[in-house]
This record gives sequence, structure tokens and C-alpha cells, in this order.
Amino acid sequence: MPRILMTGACGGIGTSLRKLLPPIYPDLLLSDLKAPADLSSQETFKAADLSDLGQVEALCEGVDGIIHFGGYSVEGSWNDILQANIIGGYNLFEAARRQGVKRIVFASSNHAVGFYPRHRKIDNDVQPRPDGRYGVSKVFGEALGSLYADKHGLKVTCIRIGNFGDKPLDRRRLSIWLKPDDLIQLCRIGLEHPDIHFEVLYGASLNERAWWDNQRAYDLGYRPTGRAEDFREHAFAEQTKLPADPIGDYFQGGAFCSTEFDGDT
Ligand code: 15L
Repeated sequence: MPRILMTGACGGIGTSLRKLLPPIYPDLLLSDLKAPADLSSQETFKAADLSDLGQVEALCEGVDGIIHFGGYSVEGSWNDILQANIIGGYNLFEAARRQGVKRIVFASSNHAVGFYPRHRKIDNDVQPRPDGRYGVSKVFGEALGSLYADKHGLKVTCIRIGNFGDKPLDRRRLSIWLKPDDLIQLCRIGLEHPDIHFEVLYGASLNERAWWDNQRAYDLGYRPTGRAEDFREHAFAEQTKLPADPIGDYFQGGAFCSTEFDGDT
């Protein structure tokens, strides 16, 4: 039975996946800076600060595969992003190498490519166009994954997650929504598929308005079940509550693009 480590256990995605993963991976080790308040006696938890290599190395001992959701998950100050995502990302890959971990699923983000305009459909070969310091840290994480796959033989899958949740929250999210069960499928591909070397996949459900060509994920067996259009009315109703954002509406990354923006469209 493989031992799977999931970092970021207290984050939005980690909180949801903590409940969904145990039937698939019963030997699940959870980690974050502090234990979740509702940690049950059935769960195994070890605290670690990603910016401390020694702590991350201790965490990786005896682990076969990692799902890395830890770190900063939105735009932040340079120092926060530097500690949690740049240094933390390096520590995670390096600790995994030192401890002989075989596979890593890295939670990348749509914000690694957020400055592509919405009228352009992109695949997983496009060059990065990060839309902030957070997006840059995700590009860095993908680059680390590529390096550790090519140089050290780790099997690495980067998932450019759109917007994870039970339903799409607004018009933009109709294009990038990711249902929890579909993320589980992508994680399983990364942790189990025999053909993985280094992959970049899009974390998106069955979204008719998708801006991403996710053929590679489908080739690896991905069969999403979440249909964004089933929630169209809800998403459009929520959209009316948001302030106008012409810059954000032009780019795939939305408000991550319009924040601090003084460029050209
Ligand atoms: C992300 O990468 C964030 O982690 C999440 O909080 C959302 O903002 C999401 O992107 C999004 O683009 O909607």
C-alpha cells in the first residue's frame, strides 16, 4: 500500500481532499503548518514548515508519492510567495529526491498562464504567461518538476488548477471550473499512471466554454464528470454582484491580471 503525503491539508482544496482520498489511499499522511482543528483519530498528521528543508525531509521519510497543495494559494507579497512557494517548492522537490519519493503531483495554477487572452485556446505546450508573483511561483514549481523529472527520475505531474469547488462561482469560472471528484482523477493519474515522466495537465472539468485544450489529460485516461453549464444560471446570477473589470474580463486570469495592472491589452 503506497504511503501518500498531502501537503496543505488545512487549505481549501486540502480540506476537501482529506475527506475524499482515504478510501483510495488509506495510508495518507497529512501535513500543514498546524493540524486541522477537526483532525480525526483516523487521520495521520505531521506538522512541517515548507520553508525549512530539514522539516520537509523528515516529512518525506517513507513516503511513496506526494500531492503538494501546500504553500500560498493566491497573490501575496513577494516575501510570502518567496518563503512558501519558491523556497518551499524547492525544499519539497529536494526533500523528495533525498528520501527516494517516486512521484509528485504539483498543484500548479491557471495563473501560470493567466495573461493569455480569453479568445485564445491554449494547450499544455504554450509558454508561461504568469499574471502575478503567485503565477510566477507556479511557473517556478513547474520548472522544478521538469528538472527533478529529467535529472533525478521523479515522476512529476503538474496540474494547472482552474477553480476548485462544488460549482462554478461566476462567468469566468464556467470556463475553468474543477469539480472535486475530477481533481481526484487527475491526482490518481499522477500517482499511478505508468507513462508519467513530466506532465502539465489542466485542472478543469467538462467545461463547454473551456479556454484550454486538455487532450493530454484525456489521453492519460481522464474522464471528467463535472458539467459547468449545469450551473450556468447560478454563475450568471453571481456575476451580476461583481464590480466591472474590463481588464480582468479580457484575460484568462481575471482579477489576478487587473490587480496592479498598468500595461496594455
Ligand atoms: C487559484 O490559483 C487560486 O488558488 C484560487 O483561490 C482561485 O483564485 C483560482 O486560482 C481562480 O483563478 O479562480
